[in-house]
Amino acid sequence: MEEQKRDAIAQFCFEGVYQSCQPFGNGHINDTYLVVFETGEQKTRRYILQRMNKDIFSKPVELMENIVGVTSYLRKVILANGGDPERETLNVVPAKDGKAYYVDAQGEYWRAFYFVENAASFEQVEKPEDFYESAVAFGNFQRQLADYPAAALHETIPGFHDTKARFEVFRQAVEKDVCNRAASVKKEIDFVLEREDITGVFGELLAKGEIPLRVTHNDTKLNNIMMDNETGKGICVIDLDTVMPGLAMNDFGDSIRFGASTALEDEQDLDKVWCDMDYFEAYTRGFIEGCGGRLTPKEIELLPMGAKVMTFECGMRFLTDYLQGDTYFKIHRPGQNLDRCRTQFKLVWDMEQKWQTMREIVEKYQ
Ligand code: ADP
Ligand code: GN1
Ligand code: MG
Repeated sequence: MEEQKRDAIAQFCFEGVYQSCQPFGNGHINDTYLVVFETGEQKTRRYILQRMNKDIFSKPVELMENIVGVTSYLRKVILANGGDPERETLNVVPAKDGKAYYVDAQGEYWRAFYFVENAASFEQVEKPEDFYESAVAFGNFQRQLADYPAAALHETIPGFHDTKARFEVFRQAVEKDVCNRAASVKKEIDFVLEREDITGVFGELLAKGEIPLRVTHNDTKLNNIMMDNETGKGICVIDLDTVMPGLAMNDFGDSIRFGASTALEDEQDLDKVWCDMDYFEAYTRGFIEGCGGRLTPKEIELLPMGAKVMTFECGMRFLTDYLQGDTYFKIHRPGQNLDRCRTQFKLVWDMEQKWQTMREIVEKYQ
């Protein structure tokens, strides 16, 4: 692996003299490294190097086409608004052959980005104001891409937020039970089965033409946004692997399930896990504002449903992965996917208790 990394590093247009390469961040999907180069006396330049997850993204070339397309487009929008495209969008570092990726001798795909400096991504919200800022940025991202030609985007993971299809995959995983784990998680399995009705809600509304398909991010968790160290604002939306046609409510909801929780995604003590209504309100206000008046009244009304559906779907995905032997999400300890599943289900349950409050909060911003 060391040799493989060194080989990959040599293939990109990095500036200066190589210093170091360390694993970086807490993403569940790609292998991410921070690469440092020295560019002069006491000066360094930092980059993000990623080995893309080929099992999950089976068409990495198409995926990189999406990322180049979206980031070039964002660059123009940002410039037109007087912003700084070096910091406000991801920027791909090309490989030495000019491509946006490098394929190594083992057939692994690598890519690189300029490191977004003077900013950080977070695993947990510390105060509502920060969450509000992340919401403005995610909303703004959707607004910036509102006129992006959706047909130009490849579907990097087919049916990514097709909750109904994911429910079927879950059901099969329970049936096959390849790791003999189903009996020990009967409570969690029943939790999913009892809520089958919510898996079809958005699909039906879409089919009836009651909600629009938009270009969305589809993976809007807090650690997929860089927050500026000085201003505290969400400066750059990252992790663009799943930018595809999707639903505004899902982008909203995925942020809520992660950021409005009072605990980490893999917290084992469920007494610490709640869906915080101050966080929920801060995000609602920021997201609607960031979308700049483009959300329809129906979309706004459905935001609480987005929160519930995304949290439920994610919990179901963690449980499916646990049943299938932890092959999708990276784990750092046994049982981690089950712990993640349990926090999501606790949040779904808590949202059900707070449903009326969530609806009232959203109504305030209609
Ligand atoms: P994954 O798909 O595995 O989640 P990400 O693309 O989200 O991978 O990267 C993982 C983490 O690396 C992010 O959460 C963030 O902390 C960090 N990161 C990614 N890209 C950059 C960047 N361009 N500048 C700074 N940090 C980054
Ligand atoms: C993954 O890539 P990352 O870690 O930002 C996953 C999301 C899940 C999330 C759960 C491509 O996000 O869909 O909601 O984990 N991304 C993919 O934390 O499956
Ligand atoms: Mg990520």
